[in-house]
Amino acid sequence: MAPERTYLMVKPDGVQRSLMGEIVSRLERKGLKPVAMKFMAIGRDLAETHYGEHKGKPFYDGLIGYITSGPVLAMVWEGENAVAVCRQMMGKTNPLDAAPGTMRGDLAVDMGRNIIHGSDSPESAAREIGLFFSPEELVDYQRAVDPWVYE
Ligand code: D4T
Repeated sequence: MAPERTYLMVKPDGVQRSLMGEIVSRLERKGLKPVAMKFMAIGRDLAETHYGEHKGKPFYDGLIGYITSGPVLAMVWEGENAVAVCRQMMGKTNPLDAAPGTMRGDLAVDMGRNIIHGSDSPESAAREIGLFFSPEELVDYQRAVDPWVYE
């Protein structure tokens, strides 16, 4: 097992709709390992850094307003191919295109209220984990169940 880490975040709509437990539960049941979690508000500077790649796009101002509109649950999860596994579990960005069984496919209907963020590559994950967490907030530990999750 080559562990990989990804940055996931329950967005303000997910928090307001009481979906934090549902989302964490899905990730736990899948077999992924939690490494860090933080309930927090995102300030404008952090939002602009996080979504820097979208600056100038028509949806950018709405995106920044949305992500700073209420608390989020920032998380780091670990597992083999964690980035791809979580993207698959989240479903397509637009919930209309997200397959049933995915988080967005089951729990969201609007692209601008798609309940969760997940890193789209290991490189993005490293950048985003560093943006939201200090190294000492990432908890290293052995999980007794791992031999039953990975061959
Ligand atoms: P995030 O980053 O929020 O997990 O979403 P994705 O990784 O799935 O998608 P993204 O970076 O392409 O988009 C970021 C964020 O912007 C919203 N959005 C996106 C939007 O409102 N209109 C659009 O046309 C696009 C492309 C949704 C997610």
